[in-house]
Amino acid sequence: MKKAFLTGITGQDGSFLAELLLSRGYEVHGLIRRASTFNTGRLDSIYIDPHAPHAHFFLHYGDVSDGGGVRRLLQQVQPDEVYNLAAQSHVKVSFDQAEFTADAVALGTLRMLEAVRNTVESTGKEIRFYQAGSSEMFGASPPPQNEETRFYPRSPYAVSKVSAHWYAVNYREAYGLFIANGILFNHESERRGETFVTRKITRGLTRIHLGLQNKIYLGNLDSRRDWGHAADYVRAMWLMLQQDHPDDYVVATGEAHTVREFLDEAGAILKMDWKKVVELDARYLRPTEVDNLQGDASKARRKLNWRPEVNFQELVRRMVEHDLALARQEKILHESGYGTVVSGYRHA
Ligand code: NAP
Ligand code: F7E
Repeated sequence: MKKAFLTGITGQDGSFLAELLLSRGYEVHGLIRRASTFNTGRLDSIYIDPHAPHAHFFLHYGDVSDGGGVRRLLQQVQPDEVYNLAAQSHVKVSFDQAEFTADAVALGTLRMLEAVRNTVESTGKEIRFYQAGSSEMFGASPPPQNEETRFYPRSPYAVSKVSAHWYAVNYREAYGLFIANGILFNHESERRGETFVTRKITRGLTRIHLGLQNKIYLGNLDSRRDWGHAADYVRAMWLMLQQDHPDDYVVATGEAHTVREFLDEAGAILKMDWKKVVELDARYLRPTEVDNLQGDASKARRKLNWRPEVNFQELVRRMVEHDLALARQEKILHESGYGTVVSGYRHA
């Protein structure tokens, strides 16, 4: 049985990847941060009590800012594959928390690479490493972006991801480690964090539809993103670690839409005129914006035989339907006196 170790397992991608690996017979180990509230909601459907016989899903407390802790865990688990997904992943927040973002995203990756290097050196066992790179690294470089496109990062988050990317390349070349960099364009889902624009829109419009909220406040509606579904993208991560040689790959649908078009699509499903309920709030504008991301994933298609299965319309439909069901539950709870309706719902 292969063993995988995931940082960021409680996040959107971590939960989809853990499901994929379990379905392929892996023993899965995940790093979780200690928090004052539960942060494992996305893992509820796959959680197995570690006391159960034949349990093959384990969570370990840790943090990528704690190098000693992650090194000890890797020595203990001795995984075959490590997926480094941990990050302060919100671009706008990275302008407010630049040092913290660099610590988790850039130095966190370096700490994980050091832990892998030490474990490989002390055990002699190969560990394959996936680094979660981002299309934000291309920033202001014009589309279509592929593996040859120059990095031109436009936020502390993106600068930190570029740094992590080059640490990964350097450790591959310096120590002969199997390290793959995925350069993933935006991918969303029903589990997307609620302050990213797609989910903010689907949560907001569905709540407005049911009378739970009046407005959504957004920033720049003109930026273009290449949006895919997270379940398709974690499959590409796994494929990268199954190749004969480590390499770097762009993962994208090749199709870009503006935030405005996302609103049009979601509004059409709900038969709502979003223009009546969306307002601009300048606090959601970024000091430097990334205007236009559209990926060219021909290398991943050719070498990994990877193709996305969910297109833009299907992605929006799934997110709207999911959030409509969630809003209905909220409404029922509220009407039966069990829930509090929060208005002006999400911030960031
Ligand atoms: P996400 O939902 O924001 O999840 C981030 C994960 O990192 C969470 O599990 C979070 O834990 C964990 N984390 C944050 N700081 C940490 C720290 N200091 N130590 C340990 N864990 C920490 O992000 P995602 O969308 O799943 O993305 C996964 C990775 O891919 C990230 O590295 C992201 O930057 C990158 N990426 C994402 C996209 C995208 O469109 N989704 C595109 C390209 C690259 P808590 O749950 O405790 O907060
Ligand atoms: O913004 C605009 C915003 O925060 C998309 C992360 O997963 O993907 C994500 O980063 C666009 C931007 O994602 C609001 O200005 C307008 O142009 O959903 P987002 P992102 O910044 O593209 C990349 C690939 C990652 O790697 C990141 O980790 O939408 N926008 N109004 C808004 N964005 C937000 N969040 N909130 C608004 O109100």
